[in-house]
This record gives sequence, C-alpha cells and structure tokens, in this order.
Amino acid sequence: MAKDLYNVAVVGATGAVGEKIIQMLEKKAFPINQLKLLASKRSAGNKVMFKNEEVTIEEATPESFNGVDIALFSAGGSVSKQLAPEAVKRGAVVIDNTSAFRMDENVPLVVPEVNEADIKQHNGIIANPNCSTIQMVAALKPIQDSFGLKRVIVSTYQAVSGAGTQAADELENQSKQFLDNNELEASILPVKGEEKHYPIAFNALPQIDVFQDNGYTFEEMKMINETKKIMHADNLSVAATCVRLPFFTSHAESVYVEVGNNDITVEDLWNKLRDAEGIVLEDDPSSQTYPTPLSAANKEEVFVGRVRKDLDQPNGFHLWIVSDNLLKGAAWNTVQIAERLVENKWL
Ligand code: 25A
Ligand code: L14
Repeated sequence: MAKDLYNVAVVGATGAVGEKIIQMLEKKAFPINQLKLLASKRSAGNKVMFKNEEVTIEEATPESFNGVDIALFSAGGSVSKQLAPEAVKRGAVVIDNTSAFRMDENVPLVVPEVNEADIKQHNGIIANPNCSTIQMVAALKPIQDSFGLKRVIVSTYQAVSGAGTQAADELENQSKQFLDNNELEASILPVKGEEKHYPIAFNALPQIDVFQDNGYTFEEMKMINETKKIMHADNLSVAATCVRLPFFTSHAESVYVEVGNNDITVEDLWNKLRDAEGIVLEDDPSSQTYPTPLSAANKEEVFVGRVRKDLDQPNGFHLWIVSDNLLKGAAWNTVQIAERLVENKWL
C-alpha cells in the first residue's frame, strides 16, 4: 500500500531541540514529501543535511506555512504564540514544544504512551509537554492504571541543554574557567532574561524558569499542572522542586508516590514497569544497576531504577526516573505524536 507523504516544517531548526527533531524524522523514516527548515533571520541561508541532501534554513514567516501539512515548533513560546496560529490558518497541524498552549483546554497535551487518544480532539494545535513532566508521567502511567495514584512528590536533577544551546555553551565555558582558576562568567542561567545570573559549573541552581507569585518556579508549576492534565487526574496531589545541575544531557528525578492501597509490593511495581511501553527497568542493587544521565543520553526510552517501598507510609514508594531531555523529553515525543497523527489519520 502506498504511504501518504507529508510536507513538514521544523521551526527552530537550529536549536538544541530542532536539531534532534531533524535527526528523529530521518531515523524514523517519517513519510516526508518536502521538509522546510525554519529559524530566525540569524540562521537563514545556513545549510543542514537531511537524508544526504542539503536543506537551506529559511527565516520563519507566516507565508512559510503555505502548503505545509505538519509544523513542529521548538523556537520558544513567543515564536509559537505568533506563528502557530498562522500555520493553522494555512491548513497545517502544529505540534508545539513550548509552554505557549499546553494548558489551553482546546489543545491536547500528549505523551503517546499515556494519552494517545487525546490527539484526536485537536483543533490544529497539539502541545508537547515539558521535558521533566513527560518522563515522569510515562513511568507513572502503568502504576496509575494498575494500582491507582494519590500523591506525587518529585525533585528533579535537570541538564543544561533544556535551556537551549547557549546554556550548554555556558556550562562548557565556565567549566574551563573553573579549572583554570578564572572567574566564572554567567549570563544565561538560571533564566536568560532575568536580572541575576549564577554559575552552573560545579554548582546546583534551585531555579528553572521564572518564579510565580506562589513561590514555585514556572518549571515546577508546569510539572504540577501538566501531570494532572495528561493523566486525566484533577484530584492527584502533585508537588515539585526543580533543580539545574552541571551536566549536558538527560533529566533525573527522585519521585515519591502514594498508590491506591497498602498491599502493593516492589515486585508488583517492577512487573508493571517491565511490561510498559517505552519504559526500561534498570533496578538491581545487588549489581549496582540503576540509570544515570550519561547512561540514558541519546536513548529514546525512559529508564527507572531504585524502586523502594517507603519505610513508614504503607502505600508509599520511591523511584528514580531518568531520560534524555532532548529526545523523549522533546524531539522524540514530538515526532512520536506526528507518527500517531498520521497512522490514525487524525490530521
Ligand atoms: O522562550 P522559551 O519557551 O523559554 O524557550 C527558550 C529556549 O528554549 C529552547 C530554545 O533554545 C528556546 O529559544 N527550547 C524550545 N523548546 C524547547 C524544549 N521543548 C527548548 N529547550 C528544551 N526543550 P535554542 O537556543 O536551543 O533554540 C532556539 C531555536 O529557535 C530559533 N528561533 C529563535 N528566534 C526565532 C527562531 N526561529 C524562528 N523565528 C524566530 N523569531 C533559533 O534559531 C533556534 O533554532 P536562531 O537562528 O535564532 O538561532 C541560531 C543560533 O543562535 C543562537 N542564539 C539563540 N538565541 C540567540 C542566539 N544568539 C544570539 N542571541 C540570541 N538571542 C542559538 O545558540 C542557535 O544556535
Ligand atoms: O517548558 O530551562 O518545555 O530547562 C523545558 C526546559 C522550558 C525551559 C519547556 C529549561 C522548557 C526548560
């Protein structure tokens, strides 16, 4: 049977996530007729290889989307707010990697292993969740389905690449400065546009994205609100503390959950996690087996280890969840949504 082919645009093609999207489209042999690579004026004219052919980066404008079937956005929230409606107006379906539309009730927020069917409800825009949220809900879904889920408390250990290519460059430069006994120059992290910047090299920063009036950061509120939306669980208690650490790739998370009853064992959780789509269980203390940011980098799956029963709370468990923030956390989840969109003919 002949496959339909689609005209696909990548917005933010030169960014940390955009580059990975291009790689995943090629790796997964996504059915592409024409690929348009869009970025800001700064990058227009640069060339990128796709399937052994050169593609020239163009400046993203409303007219760029004429004839585009699927547009994958990863150029920041303000670009999405401005250009995603223009793409939809021209007949494209947008899969958006920014926080611009995630909590809009007319926009499905999707992790295919968790809520694939929500894609069908789209009105032109489908949102890709926050990276830390994606890996957590992917691992919690099989637990929710089998045992119920009442409470989640998460602390994250997040890579610099989530904040873009400039943040990754900053870690590299500061690491050299530190080892050379020079002063550390900080101008990007914790948040590019904010007044104060702190060094990330050999440090830990308890701020990812901007502070909200309630004392939580926006990254923490994204984890709280998006988890409830994706898991269809308005009554789930969720608390988050998000911390940036000095490594380039993969987010790690220490997650405490309370399940629906007191009789569940670690073996019960292992069995469900072992069988779950997209999850790899790496959990054997006797052989020091557990995932780390380096071991998860460049892999598509979500890795889970250190599953323990709480010593005081009979329905409480602790888990360690690690995944590549630019792949399952962003580019792979986006391309996966695009795959499900075309396979199910939900375009
Ligand atoms: O606004 P937000 O939501 O907080 O997002 C902040 C940043 O997070 C990244 C992305 O950074 C974004 O800018 N990001 C987005 N979604 C993400 C996700 N899901 C995510 N990170 C993790 N998970 P980035 O630097 O990796 O990528 C930026 C991309 O967007 C393109 N772009 C910027 N403005 C645009 C635009 N595209 C279209 N129209 C616009 N108006 C950008 O292209 C890049 O592809 P570029 O040509 O501007 O960038 C080329 C090189 O220039 C560097 N650079 C970026 N910003 C500046 C800059 N250099 C100087 N000054 C700048 N202000 C980049 O390093 C890039 O390599
Ligand atoms: O909301 O700075 O998808 O690491 C995730 C990564 C926002 C920035 C999002 C970071 C982005 C965040």
